[in-house]
Amino acid sequence: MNKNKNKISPDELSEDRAVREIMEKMAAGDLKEIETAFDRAQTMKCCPIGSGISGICCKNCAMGPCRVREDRTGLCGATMGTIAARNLARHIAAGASAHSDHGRDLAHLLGLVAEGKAPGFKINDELKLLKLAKNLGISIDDRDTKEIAKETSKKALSLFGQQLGEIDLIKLAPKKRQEVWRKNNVVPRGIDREIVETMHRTHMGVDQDAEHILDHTIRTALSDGWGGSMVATEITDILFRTPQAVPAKTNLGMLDNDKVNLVIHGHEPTLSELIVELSNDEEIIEYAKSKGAQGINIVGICCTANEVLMRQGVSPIGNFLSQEIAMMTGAIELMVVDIQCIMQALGELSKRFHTKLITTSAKCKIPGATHMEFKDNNGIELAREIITMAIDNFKNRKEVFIPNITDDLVAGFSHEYIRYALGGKFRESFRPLNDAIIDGRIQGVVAIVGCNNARVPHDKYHNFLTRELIKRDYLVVLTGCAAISTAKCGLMKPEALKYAGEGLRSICEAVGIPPILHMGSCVDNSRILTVLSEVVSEGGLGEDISDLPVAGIAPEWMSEKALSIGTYFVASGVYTIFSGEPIPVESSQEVKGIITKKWEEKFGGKLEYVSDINEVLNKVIGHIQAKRKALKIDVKKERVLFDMEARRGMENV
Ligand code: SF4
Ligand code: MSK
Repeated sequence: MNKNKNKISPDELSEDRAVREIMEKMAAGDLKEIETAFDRAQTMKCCPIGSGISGICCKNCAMGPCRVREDRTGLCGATMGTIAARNLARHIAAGASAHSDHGRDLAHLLGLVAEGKAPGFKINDELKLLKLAKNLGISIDDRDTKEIAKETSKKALSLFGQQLGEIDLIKLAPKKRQEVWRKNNVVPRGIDREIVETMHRTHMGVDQDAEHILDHTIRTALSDGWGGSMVATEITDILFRTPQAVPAKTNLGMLDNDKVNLVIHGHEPTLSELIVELSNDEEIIEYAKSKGAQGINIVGICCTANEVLMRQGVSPIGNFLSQEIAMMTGAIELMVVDIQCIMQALGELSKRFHTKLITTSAKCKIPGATHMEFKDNNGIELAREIITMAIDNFKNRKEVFIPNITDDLVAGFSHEYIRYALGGKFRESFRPLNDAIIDGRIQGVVAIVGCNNARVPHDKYHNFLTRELIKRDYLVVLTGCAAISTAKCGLMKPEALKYAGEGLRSICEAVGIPPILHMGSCVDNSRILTVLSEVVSEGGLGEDISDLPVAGIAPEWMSEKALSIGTYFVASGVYTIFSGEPIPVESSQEVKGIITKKWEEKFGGKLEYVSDINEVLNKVIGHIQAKRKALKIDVKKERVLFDMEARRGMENV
């Protein structure tokens, strides 16, 4: 039994009322001895060396591990700066590889769909396919859609193995940004190539110049943001449709007492889309009824949830730190997981309940889970098998406790939808956003992204920053677990406009959007890059992303993917702050200097860790105001309302 359990009260551990209710219920009942990440964070101290707070550790060869400080090198003479840079580079390579491998699988699936070898999947957004094909330099004139899809898949896959030159999608960045990358020799040549080269450079005895290592890290992260992640987002839209505003509900209260609850968790949209689709099948619903349930309820956790939320309005019942808690409701018949951010603890935990845990990716097995592999061509049968298994498990339900807590939200803000919402069907454009930023009704745009971290009060930083920023007229865009966090606390619905400043509120009311925009899953941070590029090309806010009054924050980050995202934001010219837990280079002044000052000189963005959340807010606001000043838009302009005659006059100029 965990003697330290509940040393910290649920109120301090999580901002999510539903999560707190489960914690309280479990602490008082028979399941007291069950441990979650919240408990383990209290009993296991964070290693000060691994986190970079008190020295740095290198274990890149068998003469180590070497624990170094500023005054002591590793056995081979490696300095703290070199080791910190190498470690950070490897983290970022791992993050980039996760996103990119996800993108690779989608590119592969697109090819199979084009060849008719992936039953259940189809091309859903032809226009987006044509756009991607063009961006990849593929001729689309007078060609059959399937042929274009086949070639697009082939070309997208070739970006991974490309050895020389530049990956095509970087051309979507503003011209000036591309020049910055070329000047600094960081344009990715190929996605896999940059990741492999990071591993080589950081092997014992290769690249030992911290700045040189970190420049390559920039190139690796760019191969994620403008490469692997972008491929993943684009092809997901092509196969499952580009998101549009969609209302939904969130939190654990969306588990259903009377229906079979099936949770999809992880990051891949593929099998999950089929599961959602099949759950509406009359025959399946009848089968569920024959087993005593009123129907089937599909809900999600983490970014698989975000994927199916964005396109189908499926309820996200929680984010990263909710996964164990959700299982503890006793209401989940089956949890199907694919890749990334799935806690191993679920395997053991599932044995305490009737929940069946199913792994489906060829890349991921978890002790305690049943493995049922998804193979592109078995999707429909597998989805049916999994749903049937969930239905058959309904009879095994025991005690159930579902917190009666839900909230409304609106998601689905792809960059295409934002452009449409701003300009209307016939005049789709980012112009109204640029104008609102220029006249000061919107002060700037802040991306709040990333995970939960059990060492940080659950959801608290995401929600605090979002509230404070919209209050001051900053538009907030969110992805990943940050987005689910703010949805759960009621900030992602039109009613939340009452918390927004007057300027932001006036724009959101006119356009009909909430004050914070859910832009999707982790890989969909690439959508934010596209928005930034389009805002630059719309004009009036400088010539490069680094001129824009924007910033990025990962307030509760935990995964290596977050480090890759943060780095490609910086490489794209965006000031990015990590909070909660430090970036694991804290004790190396040299590396801290490189990722802040040096990167700012070279790329116009910097990566900084700031522990105090109020300071994060102040720094982001200070940065955005400095950008406004540089653009000479820091003085509030009066809005000029044109009548029809004045408009006609303008059109004739
Ligand atoms: Fe130690 Fe150098 Fe080996 Fe790292 S590479 S473990 S610093 S000897
Ligand atoms: S799921 S990477 S915990 S955002 Fe994308 Fe959430 Fe972070 Fe995973």
